[in-house]
Amino acid sequence: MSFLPTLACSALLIPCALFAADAAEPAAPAAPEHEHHADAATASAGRKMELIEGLSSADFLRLSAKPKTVELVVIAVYNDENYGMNFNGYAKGGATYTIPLGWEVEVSFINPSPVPHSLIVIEKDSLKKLQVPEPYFKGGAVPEHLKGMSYAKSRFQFTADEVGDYALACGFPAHALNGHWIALEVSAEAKEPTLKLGAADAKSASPAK
Ligand SMILES: [Cu+2]
Repeated sequence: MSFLPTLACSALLIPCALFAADAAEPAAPAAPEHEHHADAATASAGRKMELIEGLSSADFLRLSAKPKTVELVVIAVYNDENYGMNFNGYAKGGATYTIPLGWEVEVSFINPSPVPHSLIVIEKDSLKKLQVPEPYFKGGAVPEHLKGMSYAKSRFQFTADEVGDYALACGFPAHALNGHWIALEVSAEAKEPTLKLGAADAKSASPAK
């Protein structure tokens, strides 16, 4: 039981000092929110791992054999981060893809989880909306992104033909609002596509297979 206060306060982003008194008390029956957060810590449970078998971070961004074309692999519920509402392990814009202006972007979306998620390219400014009906770039979404899909793979392709700050967001209602998105920047200055994961330096794309 002793892990529960720490788990709860980190999940709630409340300073743990607030719970220090509680932690010293004899264990009380678990409150409903404790159970909720214990579940959230294992959000990745129940995934069909065969859907993402053999994939590594080297596959997140890879050059295509075609010129000025890049391949992205974007995996929902990659781990427990943000209650599973992450892509490739990052949420709330914690990872950033940078694409040179005019490049083709081929996206493979995978959701190994039973919880429905989806993927749509939207303007960063649209993240506060409860749902976004259309992708910003033509073709830039999985089918039926509002409905989401579970235990599924889907592919889509778009041309990054306008400079700006965008998001690869989950289209399932309210998920993007709750942090289920990573950043996508289309840049006129960028010479090559890069991916920045968390605090690490931005990395170049892996070579074409
Ligand atoms: Cu989602």
